[in-house]
Amino acid sequence: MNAFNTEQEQVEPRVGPIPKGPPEYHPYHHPAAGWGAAKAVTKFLVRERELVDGPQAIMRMNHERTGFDCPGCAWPDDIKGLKLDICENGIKHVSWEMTPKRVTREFFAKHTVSELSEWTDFALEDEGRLTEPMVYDAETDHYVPISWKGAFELVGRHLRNLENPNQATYYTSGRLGNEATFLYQLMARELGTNNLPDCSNMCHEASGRALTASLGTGKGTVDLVDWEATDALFIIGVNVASNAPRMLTSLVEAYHRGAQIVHINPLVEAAATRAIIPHDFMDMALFKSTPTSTLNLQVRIGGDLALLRGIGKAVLEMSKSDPKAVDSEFIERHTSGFDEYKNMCESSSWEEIERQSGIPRADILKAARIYRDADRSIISWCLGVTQHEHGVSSVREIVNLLLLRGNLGREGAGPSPVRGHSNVQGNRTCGIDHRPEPEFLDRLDEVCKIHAPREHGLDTVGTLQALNRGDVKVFVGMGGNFALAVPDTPHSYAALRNAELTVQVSTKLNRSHIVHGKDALILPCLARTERDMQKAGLQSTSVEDSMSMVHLSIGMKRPASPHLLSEPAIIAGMARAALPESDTPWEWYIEDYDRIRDTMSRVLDGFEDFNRRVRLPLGFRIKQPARELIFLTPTGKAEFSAAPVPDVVPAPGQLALGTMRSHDQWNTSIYTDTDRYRGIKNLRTLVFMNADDMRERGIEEFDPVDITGHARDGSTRQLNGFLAIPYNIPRGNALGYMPEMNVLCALCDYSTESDQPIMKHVKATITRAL
Ligand SMILES: Nc1nc2c(c(=O)[nH]1)N[C@H]1C(S)=C(S)[C@@H](COP(=O)(O)OP(=O)(O)OC[C@H]3O[C@@H](n4cnc5c(=O)[nH]c(N)nc54)[C@H](O)[C@@H]3O)O[C@H]1N2
Ligand SMILES: Nc1nc2c(c(=O)[nH]1)N[C@H]1C(S)=C(S)[C@@H](COP(=O)(O)OP(=O)(O)OC[C@H]3O[C@@H](n4cnc5c(=O)[nH]c(N)nc54)[C@H](O)[C@@H]3O)O[C@H]1N2
Ligand SMILES: [Mo]
Repeated sequence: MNAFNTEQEQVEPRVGPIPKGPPEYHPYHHPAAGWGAAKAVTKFLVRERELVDGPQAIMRMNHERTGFDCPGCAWPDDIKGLKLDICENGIKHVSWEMTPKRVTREFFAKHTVSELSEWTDFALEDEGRLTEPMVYDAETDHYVPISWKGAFELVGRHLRNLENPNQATYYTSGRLGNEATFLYQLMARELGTNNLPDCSNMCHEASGRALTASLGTGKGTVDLVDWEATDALFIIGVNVASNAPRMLTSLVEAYHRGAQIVHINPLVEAAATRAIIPHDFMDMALFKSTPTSTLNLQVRIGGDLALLRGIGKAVLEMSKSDPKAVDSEFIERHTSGFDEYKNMCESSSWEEIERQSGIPRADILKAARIYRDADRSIISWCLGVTQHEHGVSSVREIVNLLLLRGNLGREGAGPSPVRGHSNVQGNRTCGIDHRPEPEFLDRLDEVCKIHAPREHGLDTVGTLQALNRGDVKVFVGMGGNFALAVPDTPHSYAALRNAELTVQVSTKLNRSHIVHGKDALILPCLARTERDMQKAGLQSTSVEDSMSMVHLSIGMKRPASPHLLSEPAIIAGMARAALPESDTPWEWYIEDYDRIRDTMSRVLDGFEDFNRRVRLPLGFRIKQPARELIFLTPTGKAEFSAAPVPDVVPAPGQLALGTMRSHDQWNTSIYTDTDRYRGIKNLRTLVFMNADDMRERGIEEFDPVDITGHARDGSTRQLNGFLAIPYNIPRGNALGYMPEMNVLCALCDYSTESDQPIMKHVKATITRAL
């Protein structure tokens, strides 16, 4: 049961906790948030022994000026200065980080790394916070203590000994604050490489590429003021109640205002029915929930482009008798490529659109009517749209639809991607980009007196390939859990083990410490909730949310250990060791982060007067040219695109299998094996299937099944013994949890449009286990 079978090695999927009881499945019929959430929080705080500090810290979360930014999702803070802008999952993320449990040198002395490799990922993280720098000792197979100085020297020695700087790669996970981000990319570029892979390469790379091509800016253009003013919201491919719970507040408010809400998702997720505002305890007490949907379209996996094309086609057809259906004046003045798009809509037949989207024409017309009747529309999306072969084309199709009715550059209208990690957007803004713009590099060179390389660097997939080939010898992970987050688990393990040195800057023990290079360092850092004292006093860092708001985050808790360093300090330590002659004042920057911000204000667009503006209540919003209808595209106009409708219908006998999160996890951090809104308890190794697809294969509820993934290059990947759950999902589709299912995602299956791993569409066969 539950064996990973690949040619490389046998790995058991040891991710979630050992189940406390038999698996349970009872479909959920309650609103999102509410008492279930309150109960779950209390249980979690008790388990993490955080009932004393927890509530006090939570009161300061997302507080303007005095608080720290929630280390959970990137949803913006309430603009009315809400005193309690929190949600169930935000509270879990904070308490996860504030746990009193500690991983000490005695722990490492007690357990060899081989022994730890048998532990579940849940158990590794559950040991608590890392407390001091450790280095791998191959002779004893233990991690042993090392001084910070010794650790930096080891990194410096490896980096200085490389034949060329492109033999090192510098990964970022999206929690890193802006100041550390800036220093990190500066270090990489001063060393001579643009090898800056990040979690965004697996997340919204497609959105960035699409928005840049269509609008000349890589980000969404709307903010919460727009969300409060819009007439129609289209929510595509995001599990709001679990992954962006504070959006529930906006959905409830929108519904009360009479706005239309259309959900496009193969699943009817909890937020697509009714919700209680996450922080509204009065509503909770009265069980007062609000509907949060006017229309649910259960699109086929990968069928979003077809569906959006259908809406566009319908609106264009309406415009023949209803000229106001399209905004011709806007199209004329501000866009280019309309005729090609229009021709494409005409030549995409209804038959093809229905077949590829899996949605009957009548329902597509309903969505089109809602879109036509709304004066202002926002389209919001997340991984259900991006993690596909044609993710870029699909996001561009979203923009096509917006342009058709001039839903851009005015209040209440525009594209609104839901970003993942709390500062993933800020990371890109502040220079984490393997394909940097030449203008940015020119300014960086001029201000920081370096010679940044111009050739593009490696992204996540490129890094894995290069590690496999032996072309990259040093891997530095600034946060995250690279080994477990990336596709093709056994391959990624082999890739990391191929490295001469792996360095993981982390808060908690995870798989990426256990799967390591020949030399390996664990460098423990301060977390966002903790006090960061430097020479000039208490320091703050800044973050940017999904809606381009930049604000300060100040930790106030006593650090988990006196031996922790801040992320900026760790970067500076590594940089000085690798670049002893560097003119960059690394140590001086760390004394006072205002100095880093001063330099950033001279390099980065939109960061003028950074130190003053970031201290304003709620911070400041980075200017969005596209919002002002200024398009930094080659034509100077917003560009329509005209991609053909892709074929996403599974081959006979196959299913399109997506990977996603349960309610109780943060990417690779697993809190419990419960997925409350989907009615699952004590189970993660499952696959949600359509009941007819199960029947056809002779599979019954809780039957163990074997899943084979069929990669583009003809190779296969295998997961055995997962339990089948009959679920309301379109025929031909199946879904299960990441990171368990990363085994099935082949490294060669990345999008040719975005280089993003195709994590939402594995071509799979599923059979009843013998
Ligand atoms: N609690 C919690 N919050 C999180 C995270 C977490 O792990 N836990 N992770 C954070 C990160 S890094 C990110 S990027 C975001 C991710 O947020 P989501 O994008 O919500 O992440 P997933 O769980 O992968 O869910 C994908 C959703 O897309 C749907 N879907 C799957 N395939 C398709 C498709 O082809 N079309 C459409 N329209 N929908 C599809 C699924 O049914 C599911 O509802 O959340 C962030 N917030
Ligand atoms: N199959 C499949 N795979 C996926 C996805 C999917 O939908 N399907 N989603 C992808 C997406 S969207 C993303 S964003 C990636 C996530 O990939 P990552 O960002 O690499 O992974 P996380 O699980 O978020 O990282 C968790 C670890 O971060 C460390 N950490 C937490 N807080 C801090 C901090 O403040 N500082 C530092 N230095 N470390 C910290 C802890 O040690 C913890 O173990 O996974 C991707 N992988
Ligand atoms: Mo993400």
